[in-house]
Amino acid sequence: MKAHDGMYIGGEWRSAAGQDTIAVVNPVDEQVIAHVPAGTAEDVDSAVHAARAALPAWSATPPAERAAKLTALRDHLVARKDEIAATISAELGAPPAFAQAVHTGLPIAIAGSYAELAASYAFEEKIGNSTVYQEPVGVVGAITPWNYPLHQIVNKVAPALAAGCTVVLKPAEDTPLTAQLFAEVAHEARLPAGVFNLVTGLGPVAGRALAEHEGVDLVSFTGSTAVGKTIGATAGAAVKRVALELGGKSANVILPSADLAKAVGVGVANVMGNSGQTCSAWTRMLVHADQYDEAVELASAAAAKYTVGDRVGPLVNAKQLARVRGYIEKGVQEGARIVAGGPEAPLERGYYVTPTVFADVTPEMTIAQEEIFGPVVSIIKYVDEDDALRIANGTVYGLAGGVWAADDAEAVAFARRMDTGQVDINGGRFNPLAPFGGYKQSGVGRELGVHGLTEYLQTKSLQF
Ligand code: TXE
Repeated sequence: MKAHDGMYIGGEWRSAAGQDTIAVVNPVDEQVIAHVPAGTAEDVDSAVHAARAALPAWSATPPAERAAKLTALRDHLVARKDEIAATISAELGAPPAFAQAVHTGLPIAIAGSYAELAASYAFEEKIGNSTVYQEPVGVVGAITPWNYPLHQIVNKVAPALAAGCTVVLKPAEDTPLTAQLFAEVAHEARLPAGVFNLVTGLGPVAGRALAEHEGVDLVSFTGSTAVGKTIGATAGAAVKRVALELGGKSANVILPSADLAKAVGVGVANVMGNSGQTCSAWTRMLVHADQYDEAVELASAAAAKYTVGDRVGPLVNAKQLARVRGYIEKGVQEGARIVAGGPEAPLERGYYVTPTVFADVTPEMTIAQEEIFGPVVSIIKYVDEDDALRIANGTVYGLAGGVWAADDAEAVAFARRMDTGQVDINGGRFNPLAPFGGYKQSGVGRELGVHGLTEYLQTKSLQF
């Protein structure tokens, strides 16, 4: 596949400072499809300088003009939609229909929402004898993961640009081609030079250099909790703004009054999408003891319909495959019962895992506590609502969840007691304007909509 051999810095593709490259592998057939440069601290430094140089003019650009640039960015994403989707399929292994609808369609909608918000948001308001201004935080260092290659980029870059910040992006090493396409799109949308910059590279090298750079005012990171803690500590020591979107172990709570078949079916589908590589996935299904056996049967039948290859793509890389298989084996060792799937490789080639359902999972088991990041559902029994709540809240995470009941009010009452940032009520639809982010160790800050925009703003008040 086509790849740039340099970094997008200051509005142009510049040679990388070093010689090292990163191989990009197609997880479907394990073939190398491209190489991209492995950025160094020197590349990061150049990019941060370019972003700093562009900041005064961009932050002073009227919001309506920033909105027009974001609209152009959205339009150019739309124009190259098919190419972007094909690239995501190639480097992540996403099935084509999912790559089109979710991986590409969703971020296009989000880019559009930030064009609108840039135009409509009140960056200035009067409070008594004061005028309060919302000003951009400054240069943003964005570090993104591979699981939704374009979505994760747009989730950070669009609100940052809407706010008047400039950005240096360090995308995941597994999916740099989508990031390079995004840089091309930013160029085509005629973002002023230096407003958006891209440095590809390894996390512990380029990512770390970006997170530690003193010219970066805000670090926005999405990825593992382990790396997020390090980035949070570094930012804290430098008194630097930080946004962290980390792991999850979300509960899908099926109350006894719910439509069991629907709740189980949607619950399984929620985990199988993107081969389980979704931080908000409902990986724990909580079912009342009286309905447990029926739910297990329904879930194993539902999972069997998710055939690997056409419906369920591979995992992103060999490391993730080993990790997910390791969790499945751990589940068996700790006494959980496999009722669908298992650790065996379903195909000769590719990083595939068969959609797997575990029954007889207890809340303290490893598979009920740690993020697996694969197509694996754990069904846990509860005896009453308090028990369900204790289990739902009984992990270090709190990112998302689902609650099902005969009526919304009953589900809402339960959801309000959950320690988690976002809950779908009776299968509620995704809303790209609703804030998304974690309680507890799932993170700090919110993405999407107006809450996502304010992450990139700081407040100044003038008294008269
Ligand atoms: O994440 P990493 P990995 C979870 C999921 C998965 C696990 C490991 O459970 O199994 O994390 O995935 C950059 N300084 N999530 O190893 O390493 C890295 O280059 C600065 C949840 O892929 O955290 C990449 O750009 N940056 C998740 C980004 O961090 C560093 C999405 C994420 O990689 C760095 C992905 C460092 N020291 C994984 N080390 C979600 N919340 O959606 C790495 N990076």
